[in-house]
Amino acid sequence: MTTHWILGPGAIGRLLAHSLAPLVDVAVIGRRALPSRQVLTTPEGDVRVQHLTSLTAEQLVADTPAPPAFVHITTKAMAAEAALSSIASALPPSTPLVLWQNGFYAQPRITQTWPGPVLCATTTQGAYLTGDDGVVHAGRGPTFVGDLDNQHAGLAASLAVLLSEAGLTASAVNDIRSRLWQKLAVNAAINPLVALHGVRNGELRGDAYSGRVVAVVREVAAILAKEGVVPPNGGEGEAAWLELVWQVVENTANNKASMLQDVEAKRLTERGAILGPLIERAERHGLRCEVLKGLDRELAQVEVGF
Ligand code: KPL
Repeated sequence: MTTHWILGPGAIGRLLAHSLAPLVDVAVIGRRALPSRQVLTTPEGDVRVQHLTSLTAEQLVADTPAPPAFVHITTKAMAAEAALSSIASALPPSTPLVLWQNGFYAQPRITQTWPGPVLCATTTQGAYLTGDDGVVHAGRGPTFVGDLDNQHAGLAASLAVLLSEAGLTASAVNDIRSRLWQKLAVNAAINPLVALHGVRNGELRGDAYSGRVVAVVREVAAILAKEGVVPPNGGEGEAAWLELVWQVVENTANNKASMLQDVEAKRLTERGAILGPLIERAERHGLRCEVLKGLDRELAQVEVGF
């Protein structure tokens, strides 16, 4: 059996571990070890118990284990590089990595610095934690896998087959960069507003927030046009981006977005990986982005209190 290491035991990391464990050897690596008895609640409400190997990075490095076939990094975006450094001494430099982060921060940085193949995954699987031993798989959705330079199509295809066999429907794609930016655009329009106002996604449709969503999307659409990212679903310009955002708001109306969950738990948010790349690109292209900068400032202010 091949081995997959999953670095970052958050909701997506544990969902991945539960799904892959019947097919490959899995080790979940975190800052602290989790109980080996782990419980998954499926979208249909079934409860499955599995014993998963859980190690700290220090234990893993000290054990000098056999190299894994893949390392999945499932930490928050801003923590991905430090997490990789914590186990890098146990990894041959040719080890394939799979980056599962939101935004467009960790992906280009790790792709540039890691000598081996770096795949990026973007998923709309919904999952949340219920404690140290529980994860709820709240909703199914597709996963797309590819690399930013389109040099590892075969590897992406083999991973997509494995993920699909594991029940996480996945496809290998040659436009992962656009897909990451599309998810980032949606996250930029939804997450900061709901996190700052403590509301569920669906509330953005109301008069209190809808104008602010449109203002964010206007800036995002202009920035992505300059970046050469094609608007979603074969549509044109701002209207296509807005349609996508309202569609996701509708589909996730009852969700507490990840950034709202972070704020409620007093964790640093992913603003640096979601708003940061947009603001940086806007400045590079000489575009104004006062709305995005305002949201970033407001979130920074909230984080000061954590
Ligand atoms: O990806 C999400 C998130 O919460 O981070 C959205 C699409 C906004 C759904 O809640």
